[in-house]
Amino acid sequence: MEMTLRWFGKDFDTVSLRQIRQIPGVTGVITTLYDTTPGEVWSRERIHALREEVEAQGLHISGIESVNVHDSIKIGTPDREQYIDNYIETLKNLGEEDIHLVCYNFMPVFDWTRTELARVRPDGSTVLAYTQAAIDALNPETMFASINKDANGAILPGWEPERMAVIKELFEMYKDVDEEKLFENLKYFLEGIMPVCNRYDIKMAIHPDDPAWSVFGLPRIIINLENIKRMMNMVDDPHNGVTFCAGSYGTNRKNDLPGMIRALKGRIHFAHVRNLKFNSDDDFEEAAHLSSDGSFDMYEIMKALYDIKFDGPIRPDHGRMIWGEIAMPGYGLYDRALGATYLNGLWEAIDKSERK
Ligand SMILES: [Mn+2]
Repeated sequence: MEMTLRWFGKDFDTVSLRQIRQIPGVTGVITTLYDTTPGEVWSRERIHALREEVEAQGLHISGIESVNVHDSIKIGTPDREQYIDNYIETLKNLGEEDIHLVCYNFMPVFDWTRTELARVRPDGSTVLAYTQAAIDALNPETMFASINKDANGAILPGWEPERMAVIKELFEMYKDVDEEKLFENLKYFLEGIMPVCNRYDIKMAIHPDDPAWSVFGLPRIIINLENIKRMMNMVDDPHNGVTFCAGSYGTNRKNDLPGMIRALKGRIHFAHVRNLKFNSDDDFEEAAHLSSDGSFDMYEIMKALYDIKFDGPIRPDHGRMIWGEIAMPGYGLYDRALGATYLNGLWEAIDKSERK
């Protein structure tokens, strides 16, 4: 595996490439062109400039998170053809710049959903949290306002103000899209892009829905092993794989995380590793990466990745806000650096004990 950190670009991230370069063992970044809108072609020039910027700091681009999929593709409207063509063009430009991993998601309307961005934990750190009771009491429009006020001025990935301004229309567009339709539209999209993925060896890594169940009545499909297998079988190509996000699959406590990793051997192209602390089945908060601070056994998760010989990028995920840092919730420097170091430590220990 390669240890990486997500980086949103110099105009959007409070963390610099220089700082990332100084986290022991981090050699790459997972980045994006954060100011592009879904459906837009990423030009080769801009990708090249981003690559040069990253490489000038002694790092490299390990993958893209995300190239977002336009709503027309998820809904299956006739204009999806143009947006699939644009996506193919973007993949081609990425491939020509020697980038071979793309994370994306297929969640309708909302990307990840949390009900609090700054829940205070016993140690005084603040974290993202979710409680179903809060979702049930909200409507989708007030959801955005409540999320946005705690964002420390950052634009949150998947919660772009221009999309949220048309949220009623978005819900209306998705009204006939159920799980079956969403699977069908995902299949159509994947079939469209697989030839370019094969030509440039680009691994597509779908990110799970977060939380791993329906929110506000919208269908969500990338939530458990059964559905991932269905997705992989319907377009059976090694380039059609997954991002194994422990914190997202782990929202559903029925998901056996190490077991899922073992079952997905060969098709996990990217891993997000983080910990959650459950207060009940539908109230959880994001903990430190350390096993004992949350509800997951991080050793078992890393051991499963080791056992399947996972060789893709891994990144610590949402960190706590600590030591007075002000940053995009979940994406400060300090706690993610601690997370990367801890995960590297687990990996080294597993590796050395296996080699004995
Ligand atoms: Mn994730």
